[in-house]
Amino acid sequence: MSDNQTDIEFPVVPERAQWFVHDRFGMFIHWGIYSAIARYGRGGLAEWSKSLDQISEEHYQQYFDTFEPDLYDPREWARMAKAAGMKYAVITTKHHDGFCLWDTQLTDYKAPNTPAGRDLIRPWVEAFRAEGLRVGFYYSLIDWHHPHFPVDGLHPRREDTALREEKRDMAIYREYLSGQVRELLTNYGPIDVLWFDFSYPGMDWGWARGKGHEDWQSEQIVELVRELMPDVLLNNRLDLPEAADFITPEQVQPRSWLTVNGKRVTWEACQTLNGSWGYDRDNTNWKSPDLLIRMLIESVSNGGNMLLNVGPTARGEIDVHARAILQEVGEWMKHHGKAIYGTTASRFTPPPDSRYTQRGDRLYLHLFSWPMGHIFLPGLANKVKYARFMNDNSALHFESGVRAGSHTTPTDLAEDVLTLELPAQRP
Ligand code: FUL
Repeated sequence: MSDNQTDIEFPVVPERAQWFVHDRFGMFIHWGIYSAIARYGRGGLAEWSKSLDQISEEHYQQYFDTFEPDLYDPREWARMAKAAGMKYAVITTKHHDGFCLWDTQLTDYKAPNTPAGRDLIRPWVEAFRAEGLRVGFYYSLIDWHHPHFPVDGLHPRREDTALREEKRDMAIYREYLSGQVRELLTNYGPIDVLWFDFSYPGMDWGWARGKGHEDWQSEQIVELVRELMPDVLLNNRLDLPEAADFITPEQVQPRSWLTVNGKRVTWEACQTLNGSWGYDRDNTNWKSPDLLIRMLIESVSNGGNMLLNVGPTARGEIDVHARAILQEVGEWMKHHGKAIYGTTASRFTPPPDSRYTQRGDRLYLHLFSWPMGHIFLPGLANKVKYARFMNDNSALHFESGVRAGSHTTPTDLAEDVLTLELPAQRP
């Protein structure tokens, strides 16, 4: 190994997660009755409105009574995800507000009882599967609607929670929770990912007494999940590190391979398009396609995945801004997807402002800024047979080693550098 290679210890990926580390790029979907709430430019986390804006149960009911997603066409969503280069998708079956998008038998607080009038998860699963995408369920452990949900300090109204605290019976909530997990894992065929959200161990916020995973006994949930669906991938938000197939940094872009107890693990960064997960009408804080592509590269070059979120509208559409962004990302993926799928971190260290991804002996160099004529790649002298652009497969000229005595070559380069010639314009 040369000085320019790092000694990466690649984690052993179990059979059931092989597809996940290959596919790298997925769609996250946050959709529910909160998609109708206008936060009037307050920005951020629309799906949290009930809590952030202290909306009472009675007031929140209006969004349930009027939930009418007449433009909902999951096949269109699936086509958009596929065209964006995404290989899997995860949808919120229930978010923190407790509203269920499927026809659960365990509560009336569900889509079939709104003007939507039906199970919205079934057609979603069918549509995404039909497009060849893998499917995942997000399920909130937190439930602001359930009368026996523990006081968690995040609850929308302190008055409400104070009342609940005395009466709550965790055993009842636990039964509800596991019953719903059972429904989700038995009624929709094989599911690829189960994305729980979220446990908060040891929380001590004075008046709040939620204990997170102790409250719902995560171990038992894991047991149930493994019994019903041994191969489904579980995220880490049950707060049982040993049971997690992958960990889930949120709205942050890790700059190195993530570790748990010093060991590299499988991970997936989840990212929003504009800071909010749920549809947030007045939020125009859109990330550019260019930035999102760099985030994806950043993830993969550090051994991770990216789950990119869309928040469909209350009518059931992915809105024009999100759509345009996905289209551009898809255009890039069409030409550069080979540098993403099945690739991972490289042992080679890239030059500044660039990243490597690697699959076998194919090394992909991603340039975040355009170098001036040449780029010098340490450690690659005499190691490269052929170099080309990805967008058009046009060949690139390169030369190994520092040209001895040449006045055109910087003198501070190591002997093992490879010089890659680049056109003046980025293709
Ligand atoms: C968080 C949630 O509280 C957010 O609303 C969102 O679902 C995000 C992916 O996870 O913990």
